[in-house]
Amino acid sequence: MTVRVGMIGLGAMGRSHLTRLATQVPGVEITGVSDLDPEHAARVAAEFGAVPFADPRDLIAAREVDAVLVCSSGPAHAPAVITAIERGKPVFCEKPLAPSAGDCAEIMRAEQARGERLVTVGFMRRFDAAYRHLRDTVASGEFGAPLIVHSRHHNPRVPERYTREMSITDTGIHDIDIVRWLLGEEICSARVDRPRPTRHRCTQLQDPLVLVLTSASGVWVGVEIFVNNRHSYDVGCEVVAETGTMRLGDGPQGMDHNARFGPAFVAELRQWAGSVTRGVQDGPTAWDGYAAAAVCDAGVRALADGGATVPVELMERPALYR
Ligand code: ISE
Repeated sequence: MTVRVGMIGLGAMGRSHLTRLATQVPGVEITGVSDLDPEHAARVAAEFGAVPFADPRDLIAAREVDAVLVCSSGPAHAPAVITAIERGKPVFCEKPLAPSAGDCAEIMRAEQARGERLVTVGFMRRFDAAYRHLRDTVASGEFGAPLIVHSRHHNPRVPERYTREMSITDTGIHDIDIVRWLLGEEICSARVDRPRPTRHRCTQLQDPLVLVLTSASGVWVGVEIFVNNRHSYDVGCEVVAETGTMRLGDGPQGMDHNARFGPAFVAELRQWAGSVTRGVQDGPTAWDGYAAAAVCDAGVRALADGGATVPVELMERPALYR
């Protein structure tokens, strides 16, 4: 079976995913595209042999679209994802699932009303070979219980539109998700420490910052977020356990996520296409998107409130996601 995919949002991420789908994901055909800029949508549609849609709701409803990929800006995610759920169409949504936990909860409510899991969230690190190896080693228990996690997330630079909060909601959200996944438990509180700022920061940012998290079992997690390091896209992770320290192995290096996580992006899209064919959602869920957003909400409050430790407000996990 060929999965006929409609893509909403044709910015850098949407374009990269389209190219991956067209060249590296078997069993997929791109049949519809939509963007805020209709001329851009028309050009991309011609390039991929797809139909351009001015309104994303029409793309979602289209007969020639079996499944939807959402790569628009964060605030536009929830309406598109909820419309796809209401139509019963599987939907892959780039991170963040939505800008706040409240919006993510709306998405979960729509899925629960429908009675099935249709949403997959683009937390691509879970598909990276080095992270998978690290998780297997932690889970094996060879070095005892994890006690401390150090996570490093650097970007060489960020665009002008990047805001202070985005260090957490756009960048740190990857570390938040991967730590939940590595430890297999939720995060309970967040604090923000503020090291000496780089001279090269954009003035509106706190750069670098350290997001200090505590997990349900008491693991201390320090996430170093530095988005103007001027030299490389640099991701690292170290898990200190009772009798040994486990380090993330090197992946491909480069200046952005496409270089470092290129193979992981392909793997997540392949898994998604396969899950649509099988009719079983088996990637990161709307609950994962919600739980990460709840930690971001606490982190953003901690960023505004110098030094405070802010509890993460998490609802009980609905049965659909257990
Ligand atoms: C970007 O949106 C990503 O997802 C990258 O992985 C991250 O490193 C970057 O900071 C974000 O802006």
